[in-house]
Amino acid sequence: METTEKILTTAKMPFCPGCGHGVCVRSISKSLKELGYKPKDVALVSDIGCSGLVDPLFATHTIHGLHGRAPALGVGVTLGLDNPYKKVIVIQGDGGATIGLQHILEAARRNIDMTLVVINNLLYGMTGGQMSGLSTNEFKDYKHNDDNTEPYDVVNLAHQSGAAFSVRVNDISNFTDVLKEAISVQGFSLVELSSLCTSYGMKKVAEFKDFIAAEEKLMNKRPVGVSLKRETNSLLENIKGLDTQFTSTINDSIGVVIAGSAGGGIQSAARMLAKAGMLSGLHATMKGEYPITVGTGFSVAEVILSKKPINFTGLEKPSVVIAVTDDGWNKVKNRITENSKVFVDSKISTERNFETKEFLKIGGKKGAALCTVSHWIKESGIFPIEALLKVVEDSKYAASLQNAIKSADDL
Ligand SMILES: Cc1ncc(C[n+]2csc(CCOP(=O)(O)OP(=O)(O)O)c2C)c(N)n1
Ligand code: SF4
Ligand SMILES: [Mg+2]
Repeated sequence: METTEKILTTAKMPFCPGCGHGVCVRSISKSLKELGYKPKDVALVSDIGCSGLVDPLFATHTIHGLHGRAPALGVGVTLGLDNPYKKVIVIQGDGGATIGLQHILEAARRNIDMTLVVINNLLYGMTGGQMSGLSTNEFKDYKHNDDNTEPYDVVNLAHQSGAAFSVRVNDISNFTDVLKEAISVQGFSLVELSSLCTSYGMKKVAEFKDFIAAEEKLMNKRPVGVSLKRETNSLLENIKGLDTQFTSTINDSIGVVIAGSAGGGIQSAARMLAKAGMLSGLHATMKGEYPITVGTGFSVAEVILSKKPINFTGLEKPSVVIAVTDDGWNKVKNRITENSKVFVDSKISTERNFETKEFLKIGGKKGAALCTVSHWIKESGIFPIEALLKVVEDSKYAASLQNAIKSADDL
């Protein structure tokens, strides 16, 4: 039964005058309304492009995805919803459909119960009229004479992959009926609607219909794809909490940057510092940065220790900067402010006269960062060094970690 609730908001259509996208949006809204869907029964997932400007237009739930990836998002929403009375509609352009084609094929292959509307204006509208994988050769002639590669037939591809229903419709007066048919299908349906881009589409608007691929309608009778149900526990449940056992002198918040080289125990020294802070009643965050090639190059970690909850984990002005190798120093030296307390290994040549110590020699290649952290903890008295010793107690490397911590006494 047709709903009285409005599927569209009162937001103004953002498209250029005469753009076909507006007609497509109205047809989608009309078909949902006539099928009796209330706005909150529908989750609309949009892609990037002019065709992705639709979120504010719909009073439904809306999610905006990355270019080409909206169908994958739609699959996630559908399987997560797991409710045949709700409808997931994905909208993307021909550019998005070809940039993320694999996601369409996957949704079709699994026959996921959602409707994908491909709004095909035969080009990348938002970025200035470049050709997409759905641009037909007749249309390409209009702009590019040197490329006669056949376009994808996304309707056929979806069908071949197993979609319950896939259809191309070019005649505007049939959009709503075809959409209604597609939305009513159980399983994956794809509707390719032709849409005119009045800004980059063509000089002769009247010829548009000659450029678009022929209408087709294909069906597969298949069971609807379902989510694989697995009994799992929250990952958080398996994380043991840390009870406060020590006291800290920190009243506000301290940001520490630890820098060195791959394999130098930088990330673990930071993690241990954060945990020691938590054992001392502080809130703590830890972030790591290193090249994708994790076995070589720099390794940098940031730790924030704070009396109050940490709402922003970014560290703009570090209170403490520790560098044990040149790799690390070169990465962090520009982050030092006049208020930063700086600890650098004596082998590093710095432009300014920072206090240096033989952290590498005393702590060893793998222990230098932990040795320096321990040195700072003792010097600053932010919490007892026993908090750090407590953190390493149960480690399978306890002996060498304890040695690195204690080596700070020899500096
Ligand atoms: C992965 C990725 N590649 C490229 C872009 C740049 N980009 C933004 S919009 C657009 C074209 C959109 O064309 P289409 O999907 O057909 O939508 P239309 O604007 O035509 O409705 C491109 C290439 C992007 N945002 N993301
Ligand atoms: S650039 Fe083209 S596709 Fe984008 S809103 Fe304008 S007419 Fe429509
Ligand atoms: Mg397009």
